[in-house]
Amino acid sequence: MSFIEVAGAKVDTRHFIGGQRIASSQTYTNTSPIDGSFLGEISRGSAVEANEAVAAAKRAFPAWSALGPVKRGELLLRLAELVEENIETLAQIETMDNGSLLRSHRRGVMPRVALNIRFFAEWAMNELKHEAFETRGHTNNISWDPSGVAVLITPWNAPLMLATWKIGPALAAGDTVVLKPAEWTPLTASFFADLTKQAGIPDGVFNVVLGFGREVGAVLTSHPDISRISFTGSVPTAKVIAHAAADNLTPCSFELGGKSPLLVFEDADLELAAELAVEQYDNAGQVCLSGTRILVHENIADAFAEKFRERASKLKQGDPRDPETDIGPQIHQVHFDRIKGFVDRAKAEGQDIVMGGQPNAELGGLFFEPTLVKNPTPGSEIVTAEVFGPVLCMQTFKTDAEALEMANGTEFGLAAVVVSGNRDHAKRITDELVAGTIWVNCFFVRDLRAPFGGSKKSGVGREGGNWSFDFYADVKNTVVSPNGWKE
Ligand code: TXE
Repeated sequence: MSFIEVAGAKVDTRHFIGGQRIASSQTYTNTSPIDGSFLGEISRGSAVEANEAVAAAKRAFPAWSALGPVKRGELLLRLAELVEENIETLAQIETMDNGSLLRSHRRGVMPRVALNIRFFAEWAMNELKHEAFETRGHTNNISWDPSGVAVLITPWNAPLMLATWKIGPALAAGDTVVLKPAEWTPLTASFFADLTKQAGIPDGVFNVVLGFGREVGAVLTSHPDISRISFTGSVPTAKVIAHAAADNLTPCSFELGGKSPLLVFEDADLELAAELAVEQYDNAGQVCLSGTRILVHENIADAFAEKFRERASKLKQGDPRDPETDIGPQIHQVHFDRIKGFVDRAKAEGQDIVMGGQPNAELGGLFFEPTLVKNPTPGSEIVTAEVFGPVLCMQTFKTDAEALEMANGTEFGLAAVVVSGNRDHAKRITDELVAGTIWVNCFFVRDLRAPFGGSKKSGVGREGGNWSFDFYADVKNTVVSPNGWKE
């Protein structure tokens, strides 16, 4: 069968290449993390489809790039409207496929998907001006030219949101796209492909190849005919992709993992601090930006812990389609076992697990209890490795210097959350933190104009606003002399 019905919608299970649906001879099984139910057999791409998709994108590039930002923008704005018209359907499909909360998809995530397309289309039309400035009478003309075929490789934790955060600027910049969504969550990308067709985006401009990283992703990222690779995922995969890209010197943008600190200072509003700390369990802890290391000043540690416990005890775990649910299942059995492995090893080491620490026995399946590890041994695995599940650590500090040393003391630098009641104090701390994004007395406020990415092992480069175009486009400076003109 070439499509499956999810939440009343038809989702094609084949690749989308050159505007056509193409099946593979091999398939793999996709199940829902909510209850393990069978969703469908998905085309399992190989080098054949990966190469076809790059060829289709390459063929489509000259006409798409020549359209210019305004004509491209009109088509992309129509695409954004179609996403808006399909928010309920996309929300339902995503929840079935990756198990995250339906209410979040309806209210926040899918509207954001539409905004990802609209924002970058409008930016290309209105903000990305061809700048010019003088050097001793010579004019420097700066332009952002389309670069070619962009390969986008995306993860499973926020499938369509993270894909469109790349698709929007790549298409607006005039590149054509080959998307490889994560194998565990292929469905919204496939449905989205139909919307691009409905929007009138020409065949070959947007392509989706389904399948596994090692089979499809590896061929795409080492392909000589591509111009850009944008990847969100794990550090080990980023290293493999960097090697694959090296032969062709293909520019890469990497958004990787984190083990971000959430710092609670003595002058903090403890209610706010507890609220922000509990938010770190969002999406069942499968958020790269999560502040999974709570660092609290020792003088307020007990009072904070009490408030945290009080709030965390109210979290409701269950079916992500239920509007009352706060924490759904983990994405997949493999990932569930990985999280459990981290926690079991922490237990074996004698770490103090003061909350959760095990699968939810009542719900069964892929539900893991929200977990808190108190005062883990410095340098131990649970406080240095990215668990990517509902597992937080809490440690105390005495001085700002100690807090900063702990906060900056990992190989990651994706994000940080600072909770303080004093602006000068907060400023002194944020000046010293190494992170791509820092939130002060808030969490997850993300403006598409802002740069986004990670320091240290959390990433390479920044996307967002102009940074996205600096990456996806070929930035060119044409210097024109005042001399030599015959007219
Ligand atoms: O990620 P992978 P996984 C972290 C998190 C998580 C861990 C493992 O710690 O527990 O990564 O997740 C594709 N060439 N994050 O294994 O493997 C793959 O098909 C090209 C953080 O699922 O990095 C998928 O589409 N592509 C992260 C994508 O890479 C390849 C979100 C991500 O998969 C490939 C997800 C290859 N050789 C996981 N191998 C975040 N920053 O939000 C795999 N892929």
